[in-house]
Amino acid sequence: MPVIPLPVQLSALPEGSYRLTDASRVRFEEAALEGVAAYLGELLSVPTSPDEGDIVLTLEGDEPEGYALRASENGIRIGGGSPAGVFYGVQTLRQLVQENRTVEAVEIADAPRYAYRGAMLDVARHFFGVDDVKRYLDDIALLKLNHLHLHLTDDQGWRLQIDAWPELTGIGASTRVGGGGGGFYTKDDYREIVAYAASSFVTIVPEIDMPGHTNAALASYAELNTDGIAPEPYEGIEVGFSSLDSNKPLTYDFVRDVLTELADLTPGPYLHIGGDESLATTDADFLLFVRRAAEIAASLGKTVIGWHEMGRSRELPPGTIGHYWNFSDPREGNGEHALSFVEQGGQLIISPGDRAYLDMKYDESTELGLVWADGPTPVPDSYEWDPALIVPGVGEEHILGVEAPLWTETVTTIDEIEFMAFPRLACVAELGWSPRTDAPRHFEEIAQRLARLGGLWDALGVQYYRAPEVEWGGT
Ligand code: NGO
Repeated sequence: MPVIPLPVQLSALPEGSYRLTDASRVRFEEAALEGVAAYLGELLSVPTSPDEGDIVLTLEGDEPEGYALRASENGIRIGGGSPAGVFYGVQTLRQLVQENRTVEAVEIADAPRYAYRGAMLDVARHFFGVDDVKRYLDDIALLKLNHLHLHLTDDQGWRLQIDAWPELTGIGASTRVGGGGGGFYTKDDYREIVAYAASSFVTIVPEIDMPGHTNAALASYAELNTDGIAPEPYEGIEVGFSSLDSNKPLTYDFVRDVLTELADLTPGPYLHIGGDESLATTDADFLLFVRRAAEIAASLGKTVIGWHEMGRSRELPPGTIGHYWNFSDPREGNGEHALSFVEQGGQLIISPGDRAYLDMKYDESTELGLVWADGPTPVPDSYEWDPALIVPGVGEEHILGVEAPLWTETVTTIDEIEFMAFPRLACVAELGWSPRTDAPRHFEEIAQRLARLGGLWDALGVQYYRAPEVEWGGT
């Protein structure tokens, strides 16, 4: 039975299929499940009730994100360790409902491999409004992802209202790659995104990328610049030319103000403070900046996340999470930088550029996308790897999870987001959720299930790429 991510245990039962009819009802046994029940009821066009119904949602078991699902002609029962677990059971059920509104008899027991299963959207290179982000949240919920990392700032745009520094959006939000105007989230917009994400058990992980990738901030405030002169806004796609000034006291007022307002908007545990490609920052300045900025973020009660270059610092706050983004065979010291987080007591999020980056072209003919990570990334490459075998010295227990970033230098619409993300994001989601396999994974293990998921994507209007390695059904 085709489900992505593949459940831990799935057995077909000898009983008859369940049939959705006008008499079907979703019953929730605990008040805490009313929201999930309403969500399922709407998906299936079935009423919900706390008292009666043959599709039963309940709390049971002690794996918070785990669930058990049983379907037969007599009904469906989903028991989860928490409302999130029930929600994941519901995602599985969505994939089991066939076109004729039946569900084959089955028994499933399931729980995730990693606590952190993420997608990232770069809203800085091109801005995407609240509705686009909600749409992407809907898309990733189907795959049981539980974190959406928003890359909120970069050279080409600052995308979040900060009251203490209004020109960040007054000036810094006005641009995007290629020109044509920018955009930003007001605090209310941002709260709306956070709340919508929470309704599908997704935590928003906000990133303010520093000390490099800061031209939009530097263009907004001359006084943040070493020479006191604001650079021109930037709409190209080069990286590594901008830097905050580590030696200016004002820099840390800025960092504190921004992170304090961001932490106030952030119920989740993480603040991502970037740290990648600070090529215009000297080593000494980088280390000074990272120590102080990470200290500020930690003082706000948050767990700090930084791209793996931040591991150059040996003075990270306890528990700082490293975010590895180099190749799946680490080059140029990147593996050591990632390992440094583990040596300092932290864990890693794994996003190898040549496996998990959704902005790589599928093949040479893909119009959108980049190729810096060893050329294009065909769909099988996004599946045939193991997060626990990427960084030498970093084993399963040191990995918080996996994430698939979508950088948007070339991506401008939600349809293009979906085209670059799917089906590759489904492959990465399976690596994040399904149990580790002893033998290396082969694309054939997921190809047919992707074809089946394509049917659901068609029904949902998701604009996925019809990869030639999959025998898609339909037209
Ligand atoms: C790199 C770079 C980003 C680019 C991206 C494009 C990281 C962490 N920094 O990834 O600025 O947008 O590649 O693939």
